[in-house]
Amino acid sequence: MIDTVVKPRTKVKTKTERPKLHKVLLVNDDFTPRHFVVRVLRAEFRMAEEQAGRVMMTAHRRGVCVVAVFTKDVAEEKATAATDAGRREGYPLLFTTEPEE
Ligand code: TYC
Repeated sequence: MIDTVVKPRTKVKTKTERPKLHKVLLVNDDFTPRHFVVRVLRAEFRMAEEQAGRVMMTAHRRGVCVVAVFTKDVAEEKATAATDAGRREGYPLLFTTEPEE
């Protein structure tokens, strides 16, 4: 008798979804000094002076500005650390996160 080898006709493909990225947003307020916002952006998000100044002014004028995008965990850690840096000085400076579309 002849053995026949049957080749599988279906292939299982595993699709790995990329983790959704989350934005860190800087929210304007009327109390935190501009230079302090710039200092926090530089320290927590490793931004250059000029870029930090532009992000701060965008939040100041428009109410909010995207600072950066990270995976969910990192975005939340960064937003908390940056918000805490303001709170330690008695400022209501706020960073929030939201998923990217
Ligand atoms: N609006 C603040 C002021 O005039 C400065 C500021 C900018 C505060 C951006 C928060 O996210 C902010 N002193």
